[in-house]
Amino acid sequence: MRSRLVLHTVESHTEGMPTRVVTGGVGTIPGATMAERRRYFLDHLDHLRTLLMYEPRGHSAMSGAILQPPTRPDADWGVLFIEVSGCLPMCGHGTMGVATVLVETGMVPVTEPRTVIRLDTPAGLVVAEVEVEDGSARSVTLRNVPSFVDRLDALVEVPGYGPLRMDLAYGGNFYAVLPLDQVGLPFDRRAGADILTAGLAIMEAVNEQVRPVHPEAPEIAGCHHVQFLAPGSTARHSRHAMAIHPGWFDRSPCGTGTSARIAQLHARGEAGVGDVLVNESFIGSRFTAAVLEETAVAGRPAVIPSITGRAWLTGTAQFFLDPDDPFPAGFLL
Ligand code: PYC
Repeated sequence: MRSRLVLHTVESHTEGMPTRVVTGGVGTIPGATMAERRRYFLDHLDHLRTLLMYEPRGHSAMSGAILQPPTRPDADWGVLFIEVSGCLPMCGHGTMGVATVLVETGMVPVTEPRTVIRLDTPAGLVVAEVEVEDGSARSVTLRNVPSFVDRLDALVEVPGYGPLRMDLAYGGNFYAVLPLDQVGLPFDRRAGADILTAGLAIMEAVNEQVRPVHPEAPEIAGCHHVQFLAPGSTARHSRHAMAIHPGWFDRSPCGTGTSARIAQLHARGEAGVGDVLVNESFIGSRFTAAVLEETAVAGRPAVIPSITGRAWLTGTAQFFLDPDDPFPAGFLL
């Protein structure tokens, strides 16, 4: 066996969505903050992301996280989120996967019934409270970054679909949120290819016409996620198909998307502090979410959401790169 590198991972899934947690082999990424490390990684180390996320080691809906020493004194671990589409500023299902891995492998001091882990992410500090029973992580509740609405009732001209009315909201990533029936498609996995086509057309049109930019962190910009609400979705129980660039669905209910949804409901006067939302993914798995507090981001009304879900460990791996491997950066079909 010959290898140019060895990457150690613990594999997990959060409500159906994988998180490949890289526990060794990358080293400390240069940068004074996790946002700077994200930039450095994208500029100089992105081949590690594509090696781990793309085929043949990953697949077209793969997702992961690289553990790092924290850059801030109030955090226990730093986290860089990686997936097929790039490096997200924040990822909710990924954070639940990371917290579960840290607890169940003993990489943090574990206390029962509750272990609190403070995570330094490119989008800011995220606190994960893990319910632990007999060493097993039973659920993870995130206190997410401030989440807010960028605009309500944006009218976006989407080629092939006409003008569509949607809300744009941020929960760690930007989301376009609109009812699925606006694009004339059923909430049915058999319509998945058509739903993804509509989602990609919406992302392109949003980014051309009303591209959202985080007012305090301009490196977080653009819409790469479309939350299509299923018929019958309410402020207490919502179901959705989450279309993500470059063409895959979140299998989990999407932590940052659920945060954006609760910020949208709050902005519409449909959710207040303490109200609980059950948010269901395209495969029927669930997160529960609540508005913990009201706050502001650059003068805009915002909320601090809490999101609860569960992750499970599925294995460990060591990934190699043979010097003769013809696909050192992987590929997507
Ligand atoms: O859970 O925040 C999330 C997420 C983003 C993309 C996939 N999952």
